[in-house]
Amino acid sequence: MSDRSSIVVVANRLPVDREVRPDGSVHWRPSPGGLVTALEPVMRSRQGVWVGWSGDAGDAPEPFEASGIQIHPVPLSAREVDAYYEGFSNATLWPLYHDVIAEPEYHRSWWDTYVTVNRRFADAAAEAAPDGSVVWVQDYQLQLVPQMLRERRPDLRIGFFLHIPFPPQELFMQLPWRTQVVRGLLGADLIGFQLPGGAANFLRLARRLVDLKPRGSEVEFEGRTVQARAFPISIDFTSIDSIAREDRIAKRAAEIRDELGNPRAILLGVDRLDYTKGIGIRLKTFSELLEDGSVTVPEVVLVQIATPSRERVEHYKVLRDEIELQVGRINGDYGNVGQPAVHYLHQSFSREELTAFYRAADVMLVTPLRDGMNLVAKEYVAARVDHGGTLILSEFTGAAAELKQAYLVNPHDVDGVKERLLQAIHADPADARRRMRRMRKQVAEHDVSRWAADFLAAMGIET
Ligand code: ADQ
Repeated sequence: MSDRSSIVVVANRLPVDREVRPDGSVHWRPSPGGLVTALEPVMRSRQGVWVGWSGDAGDAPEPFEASGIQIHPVPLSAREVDAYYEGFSNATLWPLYHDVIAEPEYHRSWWDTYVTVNRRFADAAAEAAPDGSVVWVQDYQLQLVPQMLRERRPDLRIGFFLHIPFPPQELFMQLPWRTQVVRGLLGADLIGFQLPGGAANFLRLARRLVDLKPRGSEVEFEGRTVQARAFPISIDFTSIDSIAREDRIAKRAAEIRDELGNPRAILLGVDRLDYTKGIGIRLKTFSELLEDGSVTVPEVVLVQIATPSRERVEHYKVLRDEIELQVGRINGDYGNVGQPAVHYLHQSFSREELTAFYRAADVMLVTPLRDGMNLVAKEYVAARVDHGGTLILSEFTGAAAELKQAYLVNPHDVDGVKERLLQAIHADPADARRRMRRMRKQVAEHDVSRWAADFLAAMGIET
């Protein structure tokens, strides 16, 4: 096994965003994100190749190089974006894999397009991959790629990582194309999940649907050994830690507190506007605490930052309306002139501004109904260089397995969340600091480069 094999990443999106300058010229700037940051050093040192979609429908540009990585764009037509991405990926698989919080839609035409697009990604990877390279396929949009790629290029080592939960068989069995998906994944040599439970769910389904006999984390399939194991993803701890230490960030955090009227407690939520994130339950909890007088405005305020997300998918349109109605009601009932109870920001922020919000917040609310990992929880911990702040964390996130000193909650239990929230607001500062220190150690020692190195080591690549 050559240690110098090159690495090919296959992901729905490229690691660069297209930018059209005022003079009409086109540039590609690196898109911020943990995956790119984690893989960039190893990709650069090994003639890395990245196969993915640019984010724009229509023709794809010719392959080009960016920051030492060979970029191979895959084209998607507008109709394919509808059916493969917004349809099958985000309105079928996403809700099915997140405990059917929303009802998954099963449409044969969406599935057909999912197959077509997965084949296109597999073909592009087959063409771009140097002899004997390692190919690392990412996420639920591309679950058929491992098998399709293996058919064309048996010389490759193929890994797959699922960023979202892998559901239990009681739910997965709903999928009309369940066997095809399991077989698609079995094309890989190594299938990575966020938690051991996801790997166990997958192996159970391989037994039931493909009649395989798993032993521990391994299973024999078509004369090969396939491993299914957990690799909990993480963040670039050092980068957030050092941003948080900058004077201008501490100053900006103080400014944010000031702009909010220097409340006794600032509660913060930061999420993509997604129905899995439990934003509604958070608002309900806060509203009930205001109603029963346990907290009052302006002593306690909630800042909810909600990144616009999947705005063309029906469930997301409905969710946005519901959240904004709830925010309006709470502010109508409990706000004062110039003093809203909820500061709602449906916007994206720079890493620096987000870090300043993390530093300003007394209580971070992370209450998903289901989440593969949840990087926001880890980012909050990394940003608290002062060891201040408390983290409320849903038991249904992958992060809860690691951040055991958080105030863990069951987001379905409104009274339980209320109680925990009051405890967090009134936490003993010494106890809160102890908890934060332990959580910081955990994230610092298990950062995203360790995640990537562990996965690649299991593929036989030393980084
Ligand atoms: P997501 O569901 O997108 O990720 P999460 O892990 O929380 O969820 O990551 C969100 C990222 O977006 C964070 O890095 C956060 O800082 C950033 N972000 C959120 N709001 C923002 C805003 N307003 N402006 C700028 N940035 C913002 C999926 C899975 C997760 C899994 C990750 C990684 O659903 O469970 O943790 O992939 O595997």
